[in-house]
Amino acid sequence: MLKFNLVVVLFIMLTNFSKADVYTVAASSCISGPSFREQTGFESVDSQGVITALHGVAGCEKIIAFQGKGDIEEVVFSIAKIDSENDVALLLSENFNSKSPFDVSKSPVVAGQELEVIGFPLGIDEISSSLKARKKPIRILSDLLEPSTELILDKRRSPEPDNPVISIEGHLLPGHSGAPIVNSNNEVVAVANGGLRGGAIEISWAIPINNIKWTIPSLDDLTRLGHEGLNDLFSFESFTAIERSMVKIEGTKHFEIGCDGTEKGCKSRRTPKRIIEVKPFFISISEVTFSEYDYFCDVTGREKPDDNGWGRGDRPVINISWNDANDYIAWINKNSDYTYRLLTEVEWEYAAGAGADTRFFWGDAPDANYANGDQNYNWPDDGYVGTAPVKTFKPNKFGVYDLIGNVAEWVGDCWHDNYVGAPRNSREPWLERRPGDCDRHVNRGGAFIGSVNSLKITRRAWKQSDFKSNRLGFRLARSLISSENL
Ligand SMILES: [Ca+2]
Ligand SMILES: [Ca+2]
Repeated sequence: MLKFNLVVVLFIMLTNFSKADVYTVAASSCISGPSFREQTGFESVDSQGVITALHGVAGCEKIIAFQGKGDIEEVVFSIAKIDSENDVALLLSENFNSKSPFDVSKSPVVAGQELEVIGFPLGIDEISSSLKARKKPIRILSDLLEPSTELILDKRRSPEPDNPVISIEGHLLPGHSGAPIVNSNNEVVAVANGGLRGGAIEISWAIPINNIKWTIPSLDDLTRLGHEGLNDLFSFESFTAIERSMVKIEGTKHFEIGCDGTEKGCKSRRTPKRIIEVKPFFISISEVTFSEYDYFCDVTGREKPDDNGWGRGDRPVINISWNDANDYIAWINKNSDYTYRLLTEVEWEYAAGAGADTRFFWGDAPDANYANGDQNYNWPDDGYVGTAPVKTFKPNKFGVYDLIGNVAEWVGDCWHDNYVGAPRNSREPWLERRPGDCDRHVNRGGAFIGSVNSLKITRRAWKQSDFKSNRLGFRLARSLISSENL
């Protein structure tokens, strides 16, 4: 058992900050979640110390806070007060010299009010971004959320579900936890607390500063809160949203892939035919969206891919290479309890057919209800010249959308000219072995610009691993973990 230490250390880097003072709060040796986390803190006129989000600091042995770049002044702090219902903490020290605290607003937040969050999104120096109060600015937290997301709140420290919060339009990012949310007079109205992003869900909330009621915690309180806290700040919810969009594919003992040269229409790149066992796996029901990928870019400071003028949000991300797709997956895996990957070629083809042995999962004839293809290549007019928002078209029997068309999808396998020597394990992407070419990778399913032929379940295609185009995206897979009957 890790020895819990109430005394935390706060280093302050002194700078000339133009507004009131905000601090990056970096907590280490935490009992639960990552051993190191970063968030934001600030001082208000009457706080005499640094206010921050409790969920990031309870259960951590040491807290370092700093301000911009400059000389470090070390101050020893302790978590002096908490409001566990509102998920906030106050760090105090007799050696802390108040410099430039924020004024606290006396007026309630109103609908549509322009707000600003001043804080440190994880790994990014930029500290200020614009927000707006939603139409109903004060909401009970659980009213903001879908029933399924309430489960998430049970697993982490957040305000109590029936606590009032300020409902915000705009993104609170990892690292914004504990940041001041200010009005146009630069007065604090709230403390940034949480957000849910991923798929269609995008909600941010903050604690009204005038609602906070401080109490002095016992050591037991802090230890308990430390154990209940989970993962890093509120990036956690995004990764949970990803997991909620996965569906289990049961697999089969007998999956026929490829063809014999004597069969009509059999291309050499699909030979020879083989029978393979497809082991169970999880697949994301939709292509990875701009909303999901942009979040990765926001947090990591990566340049966002172009959307071709078609729009972002729930459209599939495009203009990303096979290498980019794998960077995205590596980042998720660093932050999630699960391990995601690209599908293998076998898994992709099995999922795309969903048991059908026809050209498409619904039959042999092109059908605009099921896929976004190209009307200039004898695909019926489906209403979309470019990409369509994911899940616009009907899913297959496995409940998976857009495997055929919309964007073609990178899979994990290197390119091989045919199936000679392909692995027997459906979960194993086919890499260098046999005359394979890992400068090129397989993509499947065809795109909005696809001919009828390129949209077939069995069609194999390749591109260079660093190739980017407006017709190529990806989706996620993950293998089962032991509790899921591996
Ligand atoms: Ca189309
Ligand atoms: Ca697709």
